[in-house]
Amino acid sequence: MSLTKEKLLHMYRLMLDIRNFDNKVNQMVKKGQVPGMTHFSVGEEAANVGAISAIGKGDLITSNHRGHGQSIAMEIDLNGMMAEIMGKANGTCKGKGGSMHIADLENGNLGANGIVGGGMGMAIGAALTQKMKKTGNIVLCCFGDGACNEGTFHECVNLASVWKLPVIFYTINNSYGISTPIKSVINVEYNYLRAGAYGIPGYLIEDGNNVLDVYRMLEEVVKYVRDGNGPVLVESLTYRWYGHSTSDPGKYRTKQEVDEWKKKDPILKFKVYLIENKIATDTELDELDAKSKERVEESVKFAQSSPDPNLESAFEDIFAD
Ligand SMILES: Cc1ncc(C[n+]2csc(CCOP(=O)(O)OP(=O)(O)O)c2C)c(N)n1
Ligand SMILES: [Mg+2]
Repeated sequence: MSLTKEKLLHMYRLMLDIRNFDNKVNQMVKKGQVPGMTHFSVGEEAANVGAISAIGKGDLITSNHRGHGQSIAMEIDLNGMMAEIMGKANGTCKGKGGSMHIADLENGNLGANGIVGGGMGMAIGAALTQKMKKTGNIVLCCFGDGACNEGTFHECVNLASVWKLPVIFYTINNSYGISTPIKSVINVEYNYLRAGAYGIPGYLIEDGNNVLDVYRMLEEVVKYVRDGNGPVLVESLTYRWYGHSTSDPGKYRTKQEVDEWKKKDPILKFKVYLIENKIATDTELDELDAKSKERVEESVKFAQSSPDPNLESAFEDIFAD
C-alpha cells in the first residue's frame, strides 16, 4: 500500500472536515440558516475518503444527493461549499445548486445529483470521453445502495461493460434508501453480486468504516480500470448516523441499531490505527480536529458575509456560449 505518513494524516484531516462540516450544517439547518433539504455524510467518512484518496489527479467523480463527503474528499474549497449551501453568490456554483447540486468541475467533481441514479449516465459519458481521448483518466461513479434498483444502473453498467469503459461503479451501502432496508428490496445478499450479470468483477468491502480497507481495495481496482480492463462494481458497507435528510425523524430504525454503528466510528477507528502505529500522537490528532473546526467556522463566516445572488444572475449560465 502506497501511503506515506503525510498522506495518512491528510486522509484523517479530510475525514474530520466531513464530520465537522456536516455537524455544523446540521446545527445551521436547525436554526433556519440553510435553505432547502440537506443530506449528511456523517458516519460514511471512511467510505468516501478511502475511495477518493485512491484516485489520481485528472480522474473524475460523479456523486449523488448525499454528496458533501465526496465533495470534501475531492478537496473542494470549504468556504465556497458553505456559501453554496447557503445559496450565496460566492458559492462554488454561484449559489444556484445548493447542497444537492454541488459541482466543482475544475477539480474533477462532475457534480452531486438530486436524481437517484442520475450520476451514472454522466459517469459513463465522461468515461467514454476519457477512452476516446486516451487521457488515461478514470471515473469514480458514487451512489447509494438504493440507486442499484434504478433502471439506469443496469443500462449504464451493461453499456460500460460492453464498451470496456474506464469507470468504477462505487456503491456506498448504508443499509437504507430513505426508510426502505435494501435487504427487503433485492433478492441477492448484496448489490456487488450483480456485477456477474454484466460480465464485470464485483467486490465487497465488508468494513467500509475502515478507511484503509476501502483505500486498499480501491487502489487495486483503480489500477485494473486504468489499465484498460473495463469497469468494476465495488460496494462498501457503512452507515449514516443522521436521518436520511434533515426532514427525517428516523422512525424505521432503532436507537440500538444506530448506537451499534456509532461504536464502529470510522474516525475513531482510524485514530486508534494512527496512534497504535506511532504515526501520530493523540495530541497531534486532536490538534488536527481543532484546526478542522476552525476551518469550518471560517467557512461559515465567509458564507454569512457573502452577498446573495442578484436577480439578473438567474438568467446566466443557462445556455452554452
Ligand atoms: C429517481 C428518483 N427517485 C426517487 C427519489 C427520492 N429519493 C431521494 S434519496 C432516495 C433514496 C436513495 O437511497 P440510496 O441510493 O441508498 O442513497 P442514500 O440516501 O442511502 O445515501 C430516494 C428514493 C429521487 N430523488 N430520485
Ligand atoms: Mg442507502
